[in-house]
Amino acid sequence: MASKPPAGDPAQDSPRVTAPKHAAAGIPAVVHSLLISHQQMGARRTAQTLLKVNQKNGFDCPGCAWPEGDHRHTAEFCENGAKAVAEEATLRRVTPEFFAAHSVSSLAGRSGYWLGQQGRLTHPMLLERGTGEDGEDGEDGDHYRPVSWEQAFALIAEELTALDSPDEALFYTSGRTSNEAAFLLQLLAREYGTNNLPDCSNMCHESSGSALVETIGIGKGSVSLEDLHQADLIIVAGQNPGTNHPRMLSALEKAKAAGAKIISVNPLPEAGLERFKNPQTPQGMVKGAALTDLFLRIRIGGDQALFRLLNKLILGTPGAVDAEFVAEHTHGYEEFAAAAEAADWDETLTATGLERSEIEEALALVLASRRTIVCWAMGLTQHKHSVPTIREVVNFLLLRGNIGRPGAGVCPVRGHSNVQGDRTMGIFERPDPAFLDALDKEFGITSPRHHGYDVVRSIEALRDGKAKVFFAMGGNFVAASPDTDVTEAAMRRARLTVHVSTKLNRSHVVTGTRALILPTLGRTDKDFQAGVRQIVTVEDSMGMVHASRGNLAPASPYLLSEPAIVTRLARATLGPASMTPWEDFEKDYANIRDRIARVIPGFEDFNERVARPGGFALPHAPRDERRFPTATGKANFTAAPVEYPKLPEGRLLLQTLRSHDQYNTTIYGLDDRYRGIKGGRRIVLVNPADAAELKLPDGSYTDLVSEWKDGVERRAPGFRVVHYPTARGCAAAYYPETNVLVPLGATADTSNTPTSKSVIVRFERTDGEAA
Ligand SMILES: Nc1nc2c(c(=O)[nH]1)N[C@H]1C(S)=C(S)[C@@H](COP(=O)(O)OP(=O)(O)OC[C@H]3O[C@@H](n4cnc5c(=O)[nH]c(N)nc54)[C@H](O)[C@@H]3O)O[C@H]1N2
Ligand SMILES: Nc1nc2c(c(=O)[nH]1)N[C@H]1C(S)=C(S)[C@@H](COP(=O)(O)OP(=O)(O)OC[C@H]3O[C@@H](n4cnc5c(=O)[nH]c(N)nc54)[C@H](O)[C@@H]3O)O[C@H]1N2
Ligand SMILES: [Mo]
Repeated sequence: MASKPPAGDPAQDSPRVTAPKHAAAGIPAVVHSLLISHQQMGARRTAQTLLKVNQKNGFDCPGCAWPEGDHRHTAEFCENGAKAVAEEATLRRVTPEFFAAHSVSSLAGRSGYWLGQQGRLTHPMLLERGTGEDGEDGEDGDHYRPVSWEQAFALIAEELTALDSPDEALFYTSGRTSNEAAFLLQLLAREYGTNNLPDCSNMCHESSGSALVETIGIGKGSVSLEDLHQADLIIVAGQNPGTNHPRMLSALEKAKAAGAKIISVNPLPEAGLERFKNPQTPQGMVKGAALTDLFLRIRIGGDQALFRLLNKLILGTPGAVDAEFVAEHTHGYEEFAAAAEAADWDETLTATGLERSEIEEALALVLASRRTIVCWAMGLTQHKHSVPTIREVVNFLLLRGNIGRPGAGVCPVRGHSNVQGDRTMGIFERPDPAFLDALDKEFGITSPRHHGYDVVRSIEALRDGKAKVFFAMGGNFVAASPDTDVTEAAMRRARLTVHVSTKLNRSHVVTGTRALILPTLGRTDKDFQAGVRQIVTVEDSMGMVHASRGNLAPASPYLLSEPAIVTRLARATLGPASMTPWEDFEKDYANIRDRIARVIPGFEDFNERVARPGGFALPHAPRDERRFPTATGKANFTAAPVEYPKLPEGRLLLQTLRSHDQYNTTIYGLDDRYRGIKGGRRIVLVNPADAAELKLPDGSYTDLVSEWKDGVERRAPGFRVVHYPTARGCAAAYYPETNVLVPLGATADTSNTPTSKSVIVRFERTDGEAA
């Protein structure tokens, strides 16, 4: 008998399992997207939105940060984008009547999937939890009730001004926020007096930023879409583009057609990387193109060891090193070369779980390539040793001069559609002093210079009573953060929690003493200010900035745009003493862009240049001129010791990843089509050989228990075991159900990113048999 998972969707109790797929996209992707779109928005709106995604006069797709490219199809089709749009453009509504009918405690018993399915938020809502001791108070204190925008801003301002220090406030940003709203939010935070600007990036690509700034001088990728098309070799490590960046598959297909080779490095065989059925071409729809030439089924966390050994092998091959580039443009070569020489075959084979012949095959492809790109995402960024791992990737590229020339470079593939832009706009708890100097000069303010809290430190501050007001510009902080129980308890200690949101989520029901939901316009919505249609701007994963213009009637007349919410909050909080023209910013976002142009390098003539179709590219010194703005003035080789996870007997290393039917904490459905999972999310993928040793037959049920040095038991109950060809020693289960297992203290060195891809777990069978 299977144990019941905690309260949620009944459907989650009964996942069904079929054979995994070996190709991505194709007809099923189109059918599936149209089905979801139709359910959420009906026929007319489906046509209205899907035709406008990523078109030059349309809105930027909220699906991911992959760039658009120049030759757009009438409907640049992508299942991920279609689902993201349907989720936002839904005709379902969460009204004040909904909140009158559902208490917060009853909503807290619902799954994230159920909450999200209720529709778009329509009114600003206030919750006053009260003390809970008084019966009457408790009754009222369990329901959100409508509140006017004026009251809402007055209440936040009152709480903010009552704090002992501005550092008791936290301003979180999720990466969908536009450049304009992000710039205003960080300006508000700094004028108010804090650098507490945690963002989703802290849990995402922070390790990439940390590694790249130190080694090449800029925390962004160095390739354009054109470079991908021209590469000889593309290594995709720790990324599942078939699900998370489907439009990337078109670029890989194009590269392949021009002769490129592809190596995929992943503990899981991922369907999208095996074969891509391009829905844009008739032949692609049916047959598809094979993408991966070499699949390295690496053990979780083995990447640093792999790249280190490849580097040693390159060093040992006469003529393989680009000596001219190394001499002219790099620093630290000797020390790095000595460290690489020490790399050991046996240790590497243990760390990676690979065969010698596989690594030799990879080396042959590397040596045959004159232009190499390495792409990566969360499979490289969410481990304890993520920063040294990514630095080793940089070493690998530097050795053969693969940075700063066509067809070559680093390609961290971002997640949220504007997460890179938000950072460019100054959403960062450790801002560059030069940025603050420019901001201060422009606005006549004095920004604090001491660093603020990132996501993990924000949770600790809430837990320890050091932070008391939490304001979120989008996202779902409670569900996306690690150590769910700790995070939820921390959030409940806050005096006030505020969420600017489009859809209902768990962060609205696990709140501070008082809580506000501020409903806002999404990407797809028309935004009029003072009678004039506004655009916002975003920056994609390759540093291209372009405009986004929504085309749908907003979900309710009470919605305010994100820039309007920040400007009104700023006026309520900072009062007439603020010299910043907040009202002008609200009236016309072009006024915000004028200021961005004066503060942030690369945005000169912002309004003019963003009006051009397709927008413009931000400067990137290593890519554009092989200039490396690091401390040494050169690209830095680094020589960290090799690390890889070591597991106690009877344990596996669990990675927490995305299914095909989710967008982070937003669950679109209960299937994971490419992996053959249907109708449920509480599953754990285990290699059959490991499963045999651990006595975990396919279809058995188990609790996942996380083991961490603090000795606290973290448990996620009721997972169905699925035998799956993942690397030995590894397991995989979906986020956010497994976030409860990720200890708050388990973070990457330097970047402080939670180690969501390396959680040591043991299994406790719950169906009567011992594991
Ligand atoms: N549909 C959809 N699209 C999305 C999102 C979504 O949730 N849904 N989220 C967006 C966001 S915010 C982000 S950051 C991106 C995330 O995009 P991805 O990083 O592709 O997302 P994950 O599902 O976390 O997948 C991690 C991949 O890394 C592999 N991996 C895990 N550990 C290791 C390791 O140690 N080494 C190697 N080499 N590989 C490893 C996993 O098997 C998996 O293939 O996608 C964005 N796009
Ligand atoms: N265990 C584990 N944890 C992880 C990860 C993992 O791989 N494993 N991945 C991490 C990563 S990469 C990321 S990026 C974070 C994501 O963390 P977040 O960005 O905080 O989470 P999302 O689920 O993307 O946020 C969804 C919510 O955003 C709101 N929203 C959507 N569109 C808009 C909009 O246009 N405006 C506003 N104001 N709100 C909007 C909706 O209310 C929706 O419910 O999670 C991290 N957490
Ligand atoms: Mo992300």
